[in-house]
Amino acid sequence: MPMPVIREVRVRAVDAPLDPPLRNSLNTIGRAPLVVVDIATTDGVAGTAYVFPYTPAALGPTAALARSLGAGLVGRPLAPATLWREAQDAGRLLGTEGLVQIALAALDMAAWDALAMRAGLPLCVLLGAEPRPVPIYASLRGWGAAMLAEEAGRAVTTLGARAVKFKVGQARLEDDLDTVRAVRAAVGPDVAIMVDYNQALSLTEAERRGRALEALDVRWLEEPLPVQDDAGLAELARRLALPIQGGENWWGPAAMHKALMAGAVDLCMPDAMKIGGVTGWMRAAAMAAAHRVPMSSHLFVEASVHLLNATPTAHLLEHLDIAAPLLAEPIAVKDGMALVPDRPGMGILWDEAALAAHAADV
Ligand code: SMN
Ligand code: MG
Repeated sequence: MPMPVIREVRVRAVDAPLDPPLRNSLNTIGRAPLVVVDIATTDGVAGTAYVFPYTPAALGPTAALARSLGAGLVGRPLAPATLWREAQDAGRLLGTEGLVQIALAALDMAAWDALAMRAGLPLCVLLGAEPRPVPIYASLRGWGAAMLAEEAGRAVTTLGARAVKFKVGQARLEDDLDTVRAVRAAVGPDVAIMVDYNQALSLTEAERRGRALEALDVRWLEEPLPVQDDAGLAELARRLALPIQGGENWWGPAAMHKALMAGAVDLCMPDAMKIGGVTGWMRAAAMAAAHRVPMSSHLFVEASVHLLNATPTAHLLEHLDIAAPLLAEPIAVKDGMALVPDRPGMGILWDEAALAAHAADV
């Protein structure tokens, strides 16, 4: 049977509004730079995906990389696992982390989407999994006790969320604890609470804060230390009963392998983009299964609802839908569960007018 062949790769840069904005200890992020990649095949199928290069300064360079790497795929078979392997080989000198990885992940996800579109199957079904609803946690955007308590209460009532996560890292530990207590008062005793330090602490401070948070029944301590410090994280994991969570900043399965071998996390949450798209995620999922580590997702709700269905140790889907303002049908959540869209591929339906309105000139 002839393979479908990649005919065209189209790359668009978008500056998506984030409403409400994402807040943390350092800044307020009101816009999300996204790169949208569309892959068309010679047999008339199209796949789409997006990536999030985090900062406007990286938007143009990421789009340029996706364009030039994408141009190299024209005429090649639509075989993302093969293309992924070849990209790893081709990138031995340049490296395949950073913006290169982000661009490759966009191409990989769009190629898998096209493959699933061609098969007429939801992506998770193509990956061999039944399309089941996936439990979410609401990833809150606010900062500080009052704002987060209000947002957490709303997530429980509107989404049916049974778990919420938010950023901490106030100058004083007592203010972090007040935030957790305020959220607890808003969500009641049965909703799980998790916190995220985004790599801000030292080992000593992480142990001090971790012990206090443990006593408040917090369920995971996310990225307490810099992501590179596997040894420090492993030491912290030994000292605390509170599970250490991490993975959103692992560049590819190799970084995850190192972290798991070091015992740096009790729970993991790779990011579909940084881990290497669908292909990278499936390798990560196999590792998590071998280590028996529960695996959640980071951002990319549209891809992740499929990927978690195909993940043996699937835990929770992070519900933070940064692309929603650009979609005709953002992912649906019912009773705290994200639903797999009932259509082929990942199910991303762009609102073309919104994409055009927020097109970035890079
Ligand atoms: C996060 C990182 C980047 C953008 C939004 C949120 C965060 C998370 O660390 O865990 O969601
Ligand atoms: Mg995080």
